[in-house]
Amino acid sequence: MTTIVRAKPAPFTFDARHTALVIIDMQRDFIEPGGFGEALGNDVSLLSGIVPTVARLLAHARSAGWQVVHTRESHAPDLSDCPPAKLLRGTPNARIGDEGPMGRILIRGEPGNAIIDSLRPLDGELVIDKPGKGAFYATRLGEELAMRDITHLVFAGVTTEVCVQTSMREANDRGYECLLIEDATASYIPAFREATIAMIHSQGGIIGWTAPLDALLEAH
Ligand code: C5J
Repeated sequence: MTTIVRAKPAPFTFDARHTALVIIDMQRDFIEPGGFGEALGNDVSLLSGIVPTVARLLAHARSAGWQVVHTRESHAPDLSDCPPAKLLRGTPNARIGDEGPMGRILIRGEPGNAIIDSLRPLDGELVIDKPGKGAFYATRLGEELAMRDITHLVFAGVTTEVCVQTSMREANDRGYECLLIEDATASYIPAFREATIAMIHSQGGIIGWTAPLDALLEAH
């Protein structure tokens, strides 16, 4: 069945059978005090504010029967999947692999690397560990979506201008029709969130569509 959402720059049309919700990096390391995000000097409350909205979106996707995908930005404990250029970024007190209050920063299996409790994945949902900012780079996401005949992706998560935008651009280049839920994404730098939303739907939807969650929930 086709659903039409009031979106920018034009209505977004999708079929639930070919649609996946992609929730980017709603991990303790970014959202909770004591993680990577806070160690970089950010105010994590700017991100935690969207959790109830992402939870409503996730509940909707589950009840509508969409495929659900969760991503985690994460690296192997020996950092073999972390290029030197990425390792050297950050601040001296917060580098990938350093010990922090929630375990080693951005390392797979550490407490801080987990998805926050209120958005915990269920059986049957895909969890994609990604060493890059984009969800397709060096992951099996493309193959998993192709196996399920997914053509449309609805995006949420953090941070808007980094991992969400990179993943959405990768998806757009691969031919997916992409919708970003505006109030289910956040940045430590609010102006960057606004700019990213504007960029995505500019020039006739050069990267895709954007809409608030209510527009999706009211769609039929
Ligand atoms: C960042 C992300 N901001 N998930 N990661 O480093 O956006």
